[in-house]
Amino acid sequence: MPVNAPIEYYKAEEKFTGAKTREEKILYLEEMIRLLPKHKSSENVLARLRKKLSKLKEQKPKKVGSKPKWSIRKEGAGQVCLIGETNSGKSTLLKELTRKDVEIADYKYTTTLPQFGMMKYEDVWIQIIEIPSTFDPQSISVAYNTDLVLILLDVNKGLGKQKKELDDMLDSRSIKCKRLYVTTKKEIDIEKLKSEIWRNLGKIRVYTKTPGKKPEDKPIVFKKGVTVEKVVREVHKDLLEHFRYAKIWGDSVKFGGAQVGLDHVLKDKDVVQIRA
Ligand SMILES: Nc1nc2c(ncn2[C@@H]2O[C@H](COP(=O)(O)OP(=O)(O)O)[C@@H](O)[C@H]2O)c(=O)[nH]1
Ligand SMILES: [Mg+2]
Repeated sequence: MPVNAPIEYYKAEEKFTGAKTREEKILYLEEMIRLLPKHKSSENVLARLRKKLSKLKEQKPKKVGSKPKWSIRKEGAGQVCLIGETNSGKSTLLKELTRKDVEIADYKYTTTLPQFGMMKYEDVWIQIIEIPSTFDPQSISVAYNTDLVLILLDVNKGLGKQKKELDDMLDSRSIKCKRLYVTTKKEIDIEKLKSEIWRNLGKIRVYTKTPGKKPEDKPIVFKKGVTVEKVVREVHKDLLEHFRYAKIWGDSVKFGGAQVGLDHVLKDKDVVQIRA
């Protein structure tokens, strides 16, 4: 250790030891070099510090995209992330939507890890995830690959400012998925919110039907814009060779039982009968 180094030197050294990023390390190392008394007895230390510094500077800065990422395995028909300031009512909403036991508290940052549960909407289940308001890179990374971000805005605080701050935060983390906004701390029509979530999720339900039988109870869920071809492939890929036409009942056709080809685009709740 160098003799006669000022207390600031040791403080910088402590910060350097605790530094997590390359940038921080460089910063405190440079400070240490600056604060180190330059005389004969500190020459060796100085040389060591300079070597460390040049090594650090040679390292390539880590790409933003190479940060550790989390994802929560998608379950059900789609995935929604709840994002909002602390105490904006995320845990409360998660509980209302999923009837899951979650920690709700009147103090800040109760939720430190993403919490999730399943929400039932008509005949599908949708996964709801609460992202902690710390917005640390790992937690927020859950939202990269999600289907919908539901942004909670506390009605008692400036709505415009909250919206801008949250939008900016998501933009700066390159989270580009669809966003839906909900104002909390006032009466929320949960059923209406559920159907809005479904409509914004970018998914549709299709029910297959064998001739002479009732449509299947359980839907197959597809991305919006799906064509008959994709459905045929999903049902049985060998069916495609022998495909003749499909009969459709639902919103994508003018009348029930209309005949369509492979490139017909389906709508939510369509019933599809494949004729081969
Ligand atoms: N009056 C009212 N209070 C709420 C509402 N939502 C949340 N709160 C209260 O606000 C506090 C924080 O809620 P919480 O759901 O834990 O917020 P989070 O930090 O965003 O998860 C708790 O005391 C809740 O009881 C709401 O819709 N109305
Ligand atoms: Mg919470």
